[in-house]
Amino acid sequence: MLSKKVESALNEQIKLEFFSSHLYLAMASWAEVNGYKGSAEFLYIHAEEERIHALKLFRYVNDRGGKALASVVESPKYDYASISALFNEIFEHEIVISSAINELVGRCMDERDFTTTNFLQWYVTEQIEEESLFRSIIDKLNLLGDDKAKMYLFDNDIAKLKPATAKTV
Ligand code: OFO
Repeated sequence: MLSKKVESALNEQIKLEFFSSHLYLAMASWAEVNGYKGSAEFLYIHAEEERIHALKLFRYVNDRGGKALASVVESPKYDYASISALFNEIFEHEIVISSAINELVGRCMDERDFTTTNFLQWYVTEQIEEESLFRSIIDKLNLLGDDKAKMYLFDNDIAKLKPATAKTV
């Protein structure tokens, strides 16, 4: 059985994961209408992944006797100065998510909820993979600079890049 404190902390994280999903969906839309079809494809898949992260937590909360909340999330922004700016924002966002997960693990440990602490290890590992994935994308973009032909190849390649994990709930 979850304590009220852990239940509410998990519900906050669910909301954050749903927000990430919305954010990446908005980014996919920007990429698609600005001619970056490959990046859009990648972002659509990533938006779906974040929804899966939210659902995995959602179902865990209910399985452990809590009540999972499908809270309303704020509207993400839709404008980006460039595809590099967009991927830099994703990287920054993932760093925020990593610290939220670490904070959550800390709160579960304070509550001596070792089952939830253990469950959250999956998210800890996932964040390491995601940070590394987006760091490598940014490194690539920095190398390409403003070369449009290379950018076209980048956009083709990224469509083939599999997100860190694409597991179902
Ligand atoms: Fe991109 O991360 Fe969810 O957890």
